[in-house]
Amino acid sequence: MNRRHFLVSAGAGLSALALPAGSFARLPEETDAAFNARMAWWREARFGMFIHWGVYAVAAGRWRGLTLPGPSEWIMSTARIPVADYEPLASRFNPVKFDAAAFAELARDAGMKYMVITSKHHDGFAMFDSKLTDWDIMDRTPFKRDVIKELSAACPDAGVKFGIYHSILDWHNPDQKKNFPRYVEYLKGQLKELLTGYGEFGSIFFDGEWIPRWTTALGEDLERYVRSFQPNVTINNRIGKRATVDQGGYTPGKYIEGDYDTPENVIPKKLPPRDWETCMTFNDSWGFKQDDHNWKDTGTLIKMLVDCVSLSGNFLLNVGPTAEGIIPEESATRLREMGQWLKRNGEAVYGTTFGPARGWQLRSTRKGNKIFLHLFNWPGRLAVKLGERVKRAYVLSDPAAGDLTFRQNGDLLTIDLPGKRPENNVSVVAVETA
Ligand code: FHN
Repeated sequence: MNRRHFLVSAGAGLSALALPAGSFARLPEETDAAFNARMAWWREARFGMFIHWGVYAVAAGRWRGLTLPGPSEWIMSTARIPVADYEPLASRFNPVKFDAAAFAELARDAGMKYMVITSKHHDGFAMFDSKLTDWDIMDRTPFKRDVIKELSAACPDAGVKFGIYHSILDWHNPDQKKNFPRYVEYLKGQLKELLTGYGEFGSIFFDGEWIPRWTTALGEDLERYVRSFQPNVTINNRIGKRATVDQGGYTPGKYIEGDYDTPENVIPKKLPPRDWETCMTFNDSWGFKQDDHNWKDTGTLIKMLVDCVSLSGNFLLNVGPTAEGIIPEESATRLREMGQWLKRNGEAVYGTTFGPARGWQLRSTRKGNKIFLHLFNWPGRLAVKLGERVKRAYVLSDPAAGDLTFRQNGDLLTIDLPGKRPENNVSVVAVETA
């Protein structure tokens, strides 16, 4: 193996945009201190499970024998299915193999600290017992079990914070077109059912806010409404019109939508101006899609997680359970492998923020006086510019192997790496600064 030096520059463009504590968020009357206290668990968590599940899992991306393009949860729109032809899917939704504890434990074993499941997606179907409609899992399916209730109960036992995804767009409720104010009351009514009957939520991920009649003002009103039931819940920027701070700049005292921005299936390349979370599909669909086998491999997923935390962001990785109630093995296996990696390297992820060094094959995170250098390759010798005095360096996943030899010449840190690569995908060298 050619023992090439690996030189990377310290903090190219990273430090300039350090996240100003708490200023970009939420309702103007909330203090920075209160905001940062509220966000602490979320910033510590860094890695969560997204779950897109609903009657669309029955169709699994196919309609009348044809496989439709695009994500399976959009099939009602993609295949232009009238409500009357779509509704019978519910009578075939009977996920008898569903085990809420197994879902929560898989998230735990993957090293995920929170869960976000679809209480209602764009097709309007409620995966909980709603008294405001019979288009829900209790009235329209043979299953007649409240999935949201069971998961919200199972998550705390697994040490996973429970949360929901709730769509503002609703293809099933005619009021969305005919009587929007009444639809907004319906939306608020179902949220009240969820916020008062399913325990404390960690986060709420709103979506479908692009419908023309939804406004930032409606978003602000909804945020106040939600917080009147659960003041501490973290809410994404899609409660408004998905504006991001750097789009409109920030005016002190002006309402900014939600607590964090939500890039989708992309990971920023530079430090965003406020808290953010990338949500990512495991293949190319959010809902279960029978013919979609384009699964990302474990190494790619771990690099994506590292890419997020190394820019102070969270990674919300999605699973699409089948109509039987099973999380596809292709996802479960890779999640467990990610969990094994996090067992050995979690200190370099949980509660960390962006680090001072970044390069083609290197990312870095920081926590206290520790800097974690995440190497996507394993050069014989690592040379990195680091403007801080170093007192110790070691392989995070194998501290017993002893400290590594390093030299510091000005801000150039050179570390001799052991021949054997500690990890197949991302190896972490921990550096303790003086
Ligand atoms: O249309 C939805 C899609 O089905 C999925 O829920 C993603 C996840 O964030 N969001 C929307 C597309 O932006």
